[in-house]
Amino acid sequence: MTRSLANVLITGGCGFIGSNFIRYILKNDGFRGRVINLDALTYAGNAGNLMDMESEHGGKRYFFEKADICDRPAVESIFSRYDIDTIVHFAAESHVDRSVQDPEAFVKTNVLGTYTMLDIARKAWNNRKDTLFHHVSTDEVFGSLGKTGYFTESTPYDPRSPYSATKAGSDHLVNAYRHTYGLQTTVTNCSNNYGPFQFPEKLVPLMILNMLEGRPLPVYGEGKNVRDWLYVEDHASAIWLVMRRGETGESYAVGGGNEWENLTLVNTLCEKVAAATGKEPTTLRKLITFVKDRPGHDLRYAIDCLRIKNDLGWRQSVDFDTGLKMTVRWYIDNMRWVANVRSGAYREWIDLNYGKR
Ligand code: NAD
Ligand code: TDX
Repeated sequence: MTRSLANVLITGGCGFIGSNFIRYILKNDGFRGRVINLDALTYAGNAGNLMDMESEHGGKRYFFEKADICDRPAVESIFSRYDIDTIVHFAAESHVDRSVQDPEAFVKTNVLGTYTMLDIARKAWNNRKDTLFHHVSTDEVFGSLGKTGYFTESTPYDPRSPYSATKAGSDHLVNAYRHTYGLQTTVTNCSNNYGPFQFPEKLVPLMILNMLEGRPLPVYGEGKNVRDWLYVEDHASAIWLVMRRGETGESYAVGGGNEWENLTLVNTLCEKVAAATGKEPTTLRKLITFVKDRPGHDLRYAIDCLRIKNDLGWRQSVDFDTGLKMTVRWYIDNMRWVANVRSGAYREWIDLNYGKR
């Protein structure tokens, strides 16, 4: 079975993974449909991430709509104006540290926002089978592993941060809409992504930029927590494959088979940044600063993604060494983007062009 997807509503398409996904499918030969990017442009969303797609496909195959996923009338209007048959739901508050400081926005967007999207889809589609709600979720819903073992699709849920609790809640709502109302759904639970356009609060871009700017590299605790890293385009290919050929009602775990302790990763990044800039790796390593640990910091995430590999033939295409080099190069070459996403001037430009949020 291969689904044909025509009018694809992508929530959170101005964020890190959403913008990479939109670029991936608009360049994909197998996709002839339209992309409608619905994004509230929070601090993490930048319409500029897709300026190339806007100029190539704007008004023909690519449309941007500024809206909040909790705003039912606004989303309903977009739904009917574009005759939506497919949703890819990325929009979320995504940074664990922010969820520790202030969980409310996470509950609103991740739980209430997902409910709103599901409910609008259920009513608009009214049991139509040629539709799909794909929910983009995380491996963090499964909790924290010890030194051994892997998460799979059947691992019991055990979220431990406000972020992962709200993502778990959104996964449960998706499954409830599938079982109760027969909504056509698929879910992916992916490990840590890295690559271009990632907001510089997350580990990889934060470390690269601090190295470039000679600032301390804050490593939480002893730096022994482990994450499984995947290049963002490989996440995009996994989502696209599940949307096209995944079994309705199923979830698929996605990961890089690429586990690293944080401290080892930061040391590796020191080498990559040194190689790209001519700085001394030892000078960069001296910037490493051990800081107070994140409260409730999950020790280890690791994914066994045999289902998507065996059932759908998914393979990642970018190895870690190449992916890190490309990512370091992208940040060095895109310091204006960095300045923009950090600056108040950029927010003013967004407010002027798309209205205040
Ligand atoms: P991000 O923070 O970079 O982007 C989130 C986007 O959602 C932004 O463009 C933001 O403006 C938008 N948004 C936020 N609240 C909104 C609202 N109320 N209405 C409309 N738009 C809103 O996030 P990301 O890293 O690209 O993650 C995207 C999705 O993938 C999230 O659901 C996240 O849980 C999931 N995920 C992320 C990772 C990762 O490593 N980053 C891994 C697995 C899963
Ligand atoms: O300054 C830092 N120092 C540090 O040691 C930061 C920002 C992070 N860390 C550690 C915490 C984590 O063990 O690095 C690891 C990665 O941290 P983040 O980049 O904040 O990612 P994480 O908390 O693992 O969550 C990410 O992956 C899963 C995304 O932010 C989530 O949206 C996704 O679901």
